[in-house]
Amino acid sequence: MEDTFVLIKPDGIQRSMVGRIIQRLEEKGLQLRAMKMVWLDKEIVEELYPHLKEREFFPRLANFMISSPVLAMVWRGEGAVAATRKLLGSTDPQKAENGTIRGDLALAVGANLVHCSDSEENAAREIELFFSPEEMWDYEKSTEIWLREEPWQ
Ligand code: IDP
Ligand code: MG
Repeated sequence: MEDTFVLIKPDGIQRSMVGRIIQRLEEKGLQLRAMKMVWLDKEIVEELYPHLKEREFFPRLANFMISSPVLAMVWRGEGAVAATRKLLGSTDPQKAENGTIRGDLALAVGANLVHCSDSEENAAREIELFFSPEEMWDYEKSTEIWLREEPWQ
């Protein structure tokens, strides 16, 4: 089982997309382990996006990310990191496939609704940035066997 970090960005909150985004993650079969509404500051944006700190658009990205509260979450499932990347679609919503969250619900790279981890290593780092172990729930769901490769086994 894998955990991934998902964050609904300020545009997702402002456009009332919280329910729709969570619905897609639930429908996929992922299990919600933790969620928290937070208001980011520039320091945590830099920790979330260390690979973008030197890019010319970073100040605009940081201003956007601190413009409204966001919803931070941990989702668990088989191959959760890759599955969630696919569910979100390409970074640029203009290039994201229809059927993905960004492809269906957004128009601009600077307002692409939602963040998710791009590797297991980054997922662990990002989760630690936002949640303590006590804030992440471990629990069984009776539907879990119906998401397995061989549910009848
Ligand atoms: P990801 O969100 O698909 O993982 P990253 O490359 O990690 O994509 O970029 C993080 C976020 O930074 C993107 O989701 C997007 O909001 C913003 N971003 C990335 N590239 C650009 C750009 O070229 N112009 C403006 N914003 C960008
Ligand atoms: Mg990224």
